[in-house]
Amino acid sequence: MRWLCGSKKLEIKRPLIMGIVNVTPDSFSDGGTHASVSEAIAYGEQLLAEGADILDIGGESTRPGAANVSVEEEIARVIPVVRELLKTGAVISVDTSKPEVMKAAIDAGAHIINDVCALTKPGALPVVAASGVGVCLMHMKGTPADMQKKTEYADVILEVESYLLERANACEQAGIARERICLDYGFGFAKTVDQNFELLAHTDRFAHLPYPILVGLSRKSSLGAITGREVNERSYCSVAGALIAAQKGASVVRVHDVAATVDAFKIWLKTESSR
Ligand code: 8Y7
Repeated sequence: MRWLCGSKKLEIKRPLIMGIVNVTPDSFSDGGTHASVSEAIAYGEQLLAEGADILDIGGESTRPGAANVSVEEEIARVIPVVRELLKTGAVISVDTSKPEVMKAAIDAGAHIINDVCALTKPGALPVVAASGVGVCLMHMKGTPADMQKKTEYADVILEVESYLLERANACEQAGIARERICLDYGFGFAKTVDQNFELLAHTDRFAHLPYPILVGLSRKSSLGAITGREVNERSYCSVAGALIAAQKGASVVRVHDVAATVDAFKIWLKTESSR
């Protein structure tokens, strides 16, 4: 499996670890600890030292009910962090749904656009098509504000799969090469706890599609629903979830706890190579 991301051609010989760098004062997972640009840069450097393969930089919280961030504010948060972390040589992803922010990120040299709206905002598709960057298309229904009311599916696996294939098709029609596209079933986005676990359980089915699959479940509330853990206590269950996704064929896992996930993957891969 290959994922072409601008100047970075990712050969996916083992699952890649994407570390989350929030540049948001209202992020639900880190309480705004890494809110400032300089803190986010230092934090990104730390995640690289811990073994992250990709950094995903985001300036707008997708937490349900989070305040909207203006284009100007999002660019002011994200772009300085992108510019600085690019100097390390790392693969840089930007988590945004806004075409203006995508354009600014691509112009700054970002390699990947990670869009929870799967390039559905007007103008997003042409901006990405005009570049050579990689794109992650995620499934969601509604918006982060109302998505938890949109959890009705006749068959969640089928519906999510057909949505993702439709979006991939639209991208390919617009000129985005198939090898630039990665798909994500959107754990935690417009799904119940049971639906999230049904998707995780069927990660192998998505992994058989002709695209790399990204899974993001780190510290999400469905993990809290099973373990009874608060968000700041969800590292162990997040590592377990990332390992399950990887074992079922995910090509990329999006995580907060990079060091712990790196260790878990090392043990798994050593075991696999010892058969
Ligand atoms: C995901 C994501 C978030 C995910 C992809 C959180 C930006 C919420 N979750 N992107 N973003 N997949 N591709 O809890 O699951 O991290 S934000």
